[in-house]
Amino acid sequence: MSAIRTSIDHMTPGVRRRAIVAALIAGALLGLSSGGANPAAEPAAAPSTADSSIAIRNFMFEPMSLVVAAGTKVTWKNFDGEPHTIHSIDDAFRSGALDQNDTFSFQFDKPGTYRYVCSIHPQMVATIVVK
Ligand SMILES: [Cu+2]
Repeated sequence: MSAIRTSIDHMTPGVRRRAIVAALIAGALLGLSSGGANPAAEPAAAPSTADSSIAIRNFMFEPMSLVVAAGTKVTWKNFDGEPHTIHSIDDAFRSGALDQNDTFSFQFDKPGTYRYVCSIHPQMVATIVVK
């Protein structure tokens, strides 16, 4: 993004506006093709007390948005041939690199909203809400 911004700064105003619009459209398309980077678009399920699992498949967390009760253990499993990590943005939890079929578990004892990414592919964004 910083490279785009730098090149925009050197453009004339008309070209610059078109470049900004193009960048916005590209960003919107990117969001769509990654399965929608908007967790609010997914219906929130009722909190579950059973242990939950999240699949990592095709460079996405499935589901991208999960609601669980406090005390729930969540297990991620990587089905991709590429390594992925689970890295909470506030550092509440952090896995090492998971190879294919590797798993990582974390027990969510504290209510809150936990956003996390794959640190290798930061476009892989997901959220767990603990009630
Ligand atoms: Cu990844």
